[in-house]
Amino acid sequence: MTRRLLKLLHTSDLHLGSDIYPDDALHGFKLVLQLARERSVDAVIVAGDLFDNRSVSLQLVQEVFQGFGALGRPVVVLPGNHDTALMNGSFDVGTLPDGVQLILERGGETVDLDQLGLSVWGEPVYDHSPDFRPMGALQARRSENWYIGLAHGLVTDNDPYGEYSSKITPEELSSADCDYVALGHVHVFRDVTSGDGAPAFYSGAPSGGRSPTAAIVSMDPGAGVSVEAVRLKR
Ligand SMILES: [Mn+2]
Repeated sequence: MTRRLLKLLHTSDLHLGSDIYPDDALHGFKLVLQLARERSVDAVIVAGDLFDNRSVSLQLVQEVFQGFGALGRPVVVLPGNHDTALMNGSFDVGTLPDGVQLILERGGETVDLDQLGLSVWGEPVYDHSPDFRPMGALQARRSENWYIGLAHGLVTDNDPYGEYSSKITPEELSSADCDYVALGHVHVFRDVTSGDGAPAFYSGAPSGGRSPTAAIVSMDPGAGVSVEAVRLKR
């Protein structure tokens, strides 16, 4: 199919259910929903740590997914190291609203949104350790769709003792065969594009810090991919 112009909202690290800033986290979530509507995005991509800890209430989890479902457009959620409530087997994916997709496959999986001409690959953080490489199992591009790599981890080129958990190297980013890499884990908006690789960005968190942000990603068949940092109001 011919690629079409897409506008996406990329967010991460909402930490809903946080003990430290529960109200701010909820406020950040509402701002994300508002931004998705205001900018008429085609889809929302969540790059991990949607929830804060394993003891978040099922009620909060359901409310958040209902909030995403009410957007009426595709939402793809990758679990990060904090999303244990989604990964410990207690969450029933059958309760997800239409349009909301949760990546849960060990080893990673690709979600195809063929109505948008978009495919998204990600691997959940089941094992937040130096052994886990969030971009290590990126699947080869398998269609003409726009292709996004979704990952939750730390981009670093300096780890002499192999001590960093969920590490992503600049080499992995520069060689990633995708059109955009949507990252989470670092709570600050940051361009970590490596060499002539695909644009790779941290969206920053929408709450919990001094400058809450989200990213609006424009995927244009002519002009290419561009990323805008949107500063959210506290
Ligand atoms: Mn994290």
